[in-house]
Amino acid sequence: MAGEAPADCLFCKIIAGEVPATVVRETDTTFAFRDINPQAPAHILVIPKVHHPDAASLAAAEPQIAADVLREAGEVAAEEKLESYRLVFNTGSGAGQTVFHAHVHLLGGRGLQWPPG
Ligand code: IU
Repeated sequence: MAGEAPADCLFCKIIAGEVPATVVRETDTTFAFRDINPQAPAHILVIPKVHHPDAASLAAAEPQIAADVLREAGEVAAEEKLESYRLVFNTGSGAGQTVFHAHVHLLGGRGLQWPPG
């Protein structure tokens, strides 16, 4: 079951078309768009259309939609012709999460260091 979305959720507004975004792909359950502040040549956010505050909450409540998000990330990577890429779920402000609507960052198109900062 979807969590209750705060009225000011930025990503809910992007899905609704109330905040502009460069859309990459859309399905019944997911939405993918280019990050406004890209950290790599390819930096795309894949989000569920239902509101949950983070990826683990999404997976616990609606595992099929969490799987849809991951599958879509793979589809986007293929469309972007990325042989190597990184998927990142920042969870909690201490890890850099700034938007509390579940999302995965797809980063690619350059060499990526490990471990991340
Ligand atoms: P984070 O993991 O919560 O920090 O990711 C949120 C991302 O949302 C961050 O990379 C922002 O650049 C991005 N973003 C966006 O793509 N469009 C916007 O209008 C805003 C933030 I505000």
